[in-house]
Amino acid sequence: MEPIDRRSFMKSVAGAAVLVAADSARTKAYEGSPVFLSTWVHGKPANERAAEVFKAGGNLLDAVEKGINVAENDPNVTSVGYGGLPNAQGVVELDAAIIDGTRHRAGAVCSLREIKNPISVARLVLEKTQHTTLAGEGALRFALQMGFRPEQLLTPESLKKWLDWKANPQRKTFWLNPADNHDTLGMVATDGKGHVVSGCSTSGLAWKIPGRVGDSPLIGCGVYADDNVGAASATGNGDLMSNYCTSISIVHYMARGASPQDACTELLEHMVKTDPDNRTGDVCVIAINNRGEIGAAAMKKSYRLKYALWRDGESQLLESVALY
Ligand code: SD4
Repeated sequence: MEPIDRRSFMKSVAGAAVLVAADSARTKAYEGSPVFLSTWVHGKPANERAAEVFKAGGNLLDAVEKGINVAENDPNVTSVGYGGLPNAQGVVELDAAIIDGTRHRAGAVCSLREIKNPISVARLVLEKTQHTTLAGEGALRFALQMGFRPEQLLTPESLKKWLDWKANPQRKTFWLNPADNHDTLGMVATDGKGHVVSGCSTSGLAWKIPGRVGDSPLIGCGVYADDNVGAASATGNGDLMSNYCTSISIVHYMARGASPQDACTELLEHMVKTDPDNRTGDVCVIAINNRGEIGAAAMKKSYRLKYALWRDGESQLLESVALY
């Protein structure tokens, strides 16, 4: 056997101790309180509803789904569900996804028309099918089969906004001249026992080219959850963020030991390292680990993320850090 000097011995002992500690942290059941963390101002009532559902005996998926329904049903939230701003043809097309960190299974719908609650349709894709994602016409047919009612999703206000946009000869379009309307609802949550879920629902970018799918319903982009580590979600320019698989990247940074906050900023820094122009991107992310610690970050001060946190019965609205 090779003789081992004192320093190497100490290093290997310390290394082994770290591994044992990390391993027991991973395997030890964490007993804390449930936490709900959501993007934007409308995340607050969504968290409150989620906490209510959870306290009443719902599981974490029920809680996240029902919480997100609150924003989907609210005609004043113009970026999610009913009242969401339409595509360039004046048609509302919704995207949503939900992922269960225990089963490592997700359900998602893209470009879903006429159905107010895409997150609930996504949940049924997860629970009732062997598929993960349904899009367009097929997603609508599935929703109808599941008993959802088709509805006009334009409100008088969103119709007026679309007509104004259409009538404006200077209007912004997505033919390489992006418009700037956002506010998707992303929610990550833990039950306080190490289980995590991530859900996201959006009408996407206003005036998008029909058929455009953003990051929100893409597993690994708009949502990701793994009970071994934590969960993440994103809001902002999904055309940009899809290229970085934001949510799974953040969860992987956490798996390597980063706190949720450091994982969020690491992702943003990585985006800027690969392309300095990304400093001006509309990019906001949230994350939670399986111990209930949270993180939130925005790329730039001019598009700072307001996020909602529910913990220990307290419901707060906070502002994230912004890198540039
Ligand atoms: C999308 N990421 O469709 C969504 C929009 C959004 O804040 O999050 N807006 O690109």
